[in-house]
Amino acid sequence: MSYLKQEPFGNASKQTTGFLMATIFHNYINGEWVASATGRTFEDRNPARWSDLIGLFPQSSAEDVDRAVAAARAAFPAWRRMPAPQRGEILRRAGDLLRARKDEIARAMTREMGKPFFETRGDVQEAIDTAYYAASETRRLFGHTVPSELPDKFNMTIRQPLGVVGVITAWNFPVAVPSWKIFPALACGNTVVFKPSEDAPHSGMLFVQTLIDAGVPPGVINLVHGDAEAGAALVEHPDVNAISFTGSSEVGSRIGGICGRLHKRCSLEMGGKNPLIVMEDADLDLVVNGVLWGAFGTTGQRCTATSRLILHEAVHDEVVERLCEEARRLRLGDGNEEGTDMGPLINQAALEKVQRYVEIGLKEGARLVLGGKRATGPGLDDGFFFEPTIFVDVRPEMRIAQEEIFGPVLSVLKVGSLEEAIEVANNVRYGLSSSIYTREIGRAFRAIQELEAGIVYVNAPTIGAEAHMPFGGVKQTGNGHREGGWEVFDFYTETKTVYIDYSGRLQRAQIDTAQD
Ligand code: UN1
Repeated sequence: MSYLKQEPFGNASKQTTGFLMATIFHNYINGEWVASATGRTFEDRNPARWSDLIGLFPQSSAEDVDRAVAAARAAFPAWRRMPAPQRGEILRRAGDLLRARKDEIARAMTREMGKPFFETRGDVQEAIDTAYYAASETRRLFGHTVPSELPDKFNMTIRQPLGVVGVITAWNFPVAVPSWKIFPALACGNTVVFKPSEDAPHSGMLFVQTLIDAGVPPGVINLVHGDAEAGAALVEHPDVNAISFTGSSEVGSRIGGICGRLHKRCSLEMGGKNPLIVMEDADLDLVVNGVLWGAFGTTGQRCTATSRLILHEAVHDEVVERLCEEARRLRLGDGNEEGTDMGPLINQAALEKVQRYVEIGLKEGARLVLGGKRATGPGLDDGFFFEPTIFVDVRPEMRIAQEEIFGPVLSVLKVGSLEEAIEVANNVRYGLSSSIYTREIGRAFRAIQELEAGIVYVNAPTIGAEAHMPFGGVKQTGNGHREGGWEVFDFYTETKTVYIDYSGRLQRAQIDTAQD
């Protein structure tokens, strides 16, 4: 039997709302599926066919968040005392379940946020990898053992969980990004209150369902749907010890401000304006394929999207021509239909934003060589489709070279040398991902050293993070933390420093050791 057809999982019910039948979904608090305290809901719709209503989700208030945080707090002592490898076993089972449900979850994700099925499968795979990696890390979670400066004394550090962690995510990687945050948080012994994006609540719910089915105890994972109201309540809640956020720089900096005031640990993953540099010695076949995937994969709606193409003048015209030719062939459509290369933008507001940036680019004097408008036609008119769009003659100070558009819009800049390319690449407020295509090792290493970014790819586009590698950005993309890899375990634990004196006498550090 199809997993997704086992409706209503105990968390959803069919109800008549006005004139239409809609599936009503719930929050998950303390091991139970519950409606929001206010009874308010919001709609979740398919961006490729807006008439397709996926369901109604609770519009949660501070009261719902309060209940979820109380449940997470109550569950914390037992969860943190469970031996970490046992927690790891539960995470491994969650990975197994994601694997078994991969296609069904991916179908639902595509319906909800639009990217093609092959991409949502990749998204689930990223979560599977993260589950297994986090599970294996529960057998490490290393502390340090170091010599003491005094005799008969033992020094070490151990890691301890933080407590209750609030997780707030974006919709574009609706399973992978929550998994980056929630699996390591749980591995370390924290309990979680998770607020998924209001544009991808169903995917968030399906992810949480795998954790429940894997045996995560009641209260350890809580799901609260809603918008900025629920998000703010979570960030401001005095009993939440840490916040992990992925979203816009604007919201992130507000969250960072509040967390700073409340002495709350906070990890922010925000915008990008990721450059891809092409030197004159690059393999241009590789370049064209890489840019297509980097700029137009996920309809450009990735924080790691290739949004600036910095071309050496010697290859500029050829690359632009070949790119336009290939991008023109991309098939737009419902991502659940065979053969679709590029799905829609997420909603009306996103469509309007992208349209606005095209106008800005034209007004600034950039030259549009491809796309630039809403895509229409059979199968497209009920969705938020936008043509792959390429601007050339873009100057570094233009807004389309500076600001995150989050759509299928590529800004091409022409340079005359590697030095200039790096200068242009670094001339933005963001610093997430970056890339250089060259066959010369010295140029590659120069770029690795000089690019102001948390991630550098050589001969690959700006996307392609692997679960066991640190992920994050510098400048206004981040706030010094990394997700993924071994470094995320630093974020989710507090270091406790331990001294064990077995000398049987008072030993005074710095005083009894004085050599002078
Ligand atoms: C994001 O855009 O929020 O490597 C994350 C990548 C993806 C993750 C992107 N696996 O770009």
